[in-house]
Amino acid sequence: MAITITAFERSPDGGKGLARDTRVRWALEEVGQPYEVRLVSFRAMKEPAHLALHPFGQIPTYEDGDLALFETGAIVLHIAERHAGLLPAGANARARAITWMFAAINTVEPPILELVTARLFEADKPWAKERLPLVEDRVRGRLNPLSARLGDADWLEGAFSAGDLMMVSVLLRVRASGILDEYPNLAAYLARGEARPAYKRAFAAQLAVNTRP
Ligand SMILES: N[C@@H](CCC(=O)N[C@@H](CS)C(=O)NCC(=O)O)C(=O)O
Repeated sequence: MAITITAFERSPDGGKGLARDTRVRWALEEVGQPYEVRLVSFRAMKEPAHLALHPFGQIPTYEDGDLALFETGAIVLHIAERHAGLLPAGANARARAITWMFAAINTVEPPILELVTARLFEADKPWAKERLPLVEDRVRGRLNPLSARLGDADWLEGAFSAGDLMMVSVLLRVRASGILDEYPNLAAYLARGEARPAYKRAFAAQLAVNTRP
């Protein structure tokens, strides 16, 4: 039975690849696993059938036989552990790659999400102008050390890993703010991620969904 993931019927970003199904598609493309996609509307996501898969009524989910998962961190880790290509062979290197996955979603992503909320959903609030620089600085508080750690390396821990896949996916969400331009090595890191054939296939697949008539 094929792996099935869920994705937005219409992503609010119109196909920019920022919806989180893209990172799951990317992981599956990296390891060469075919998959099917079940598209869900915002209403369907909150109905019992989808809530049985995802208690918070969100996308993406992942189904493989009698296993159903939610949370992109867990899904990408599951894919990486089952198939070669996303985690190094050595136990310590593997643990470090997984650490970067957690760092991406637990340490770097939260202030980025706060910034996205501030820019998109709070821009009309009377306090928005005063708050935005604070939120931007919280993002810099994560990007400064990340940039310092990456230095001029291609990837965070030697070869490309699931840690990079998650970190690039998270950083893509900050690009529209322009903050990434302050970090040429992170901008180049992002470009390297986007240049991977597996990422291109994942991006094209979600774009096709979101630009269909
Ligand atoms: N921490 C979750 C976040 C999932 C999430 O926020 N999904 C968004 C799409 S990218 C969603 O379904 N939003 C609609 C909603 O929350 O109603 C993950 O990494 O999977």
